[in-house]
Amino acid sequence: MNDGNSGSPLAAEGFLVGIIMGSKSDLPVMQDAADILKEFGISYEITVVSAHRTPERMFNYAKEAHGRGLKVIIAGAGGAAHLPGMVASITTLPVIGVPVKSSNSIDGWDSILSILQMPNGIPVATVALNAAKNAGLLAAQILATADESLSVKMQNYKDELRRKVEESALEM
Ligand code: RP5
Repeated sequence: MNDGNSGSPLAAEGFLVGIIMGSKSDLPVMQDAADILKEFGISYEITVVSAHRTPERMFNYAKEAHGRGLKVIIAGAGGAAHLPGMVASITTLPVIGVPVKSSNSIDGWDSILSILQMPNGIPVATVALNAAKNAGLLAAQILATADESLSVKMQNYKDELRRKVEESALEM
């Protein structure tokens, strides 16, 4: 799994966002992050990195991410969801965690608490259960702080959200 596109001045050196997930079974959820990044013209890579099943791959991914030019990592996992926190412990890049509701989960609370309850010093920006779209948007907002054209796109996106709500209110 690997994708990307340009459209941002920051994209010159390669992918800006790394989307990783504990298992390919997380892809139906995590695809939402990729889709929204694509909508904003932000380059991304997407792959499976498991904290438990491929610990060395996880370590190397996190260790090399900054040097490869990534600016933000979105990490999704379910159950004993240690991937976002472990990656955050290794890299200085901002890590956005997506708790994925896996099939054998306790209503997703296992995933949420595993990602949310990080110790002081190692933050993970945790979004809602299965909220990979918001993770993508948050990554875009982080990148927009250093990219004016992206900032304008983000403002337009929010204006459109507001317009749709106001329009629907009129239809009542
Ligand atoms: C986690 O276990 C993955 O992130 C996934 O959400 C869950 C189930 O994985 P599979 O057994 O489907 O590979 O590590």
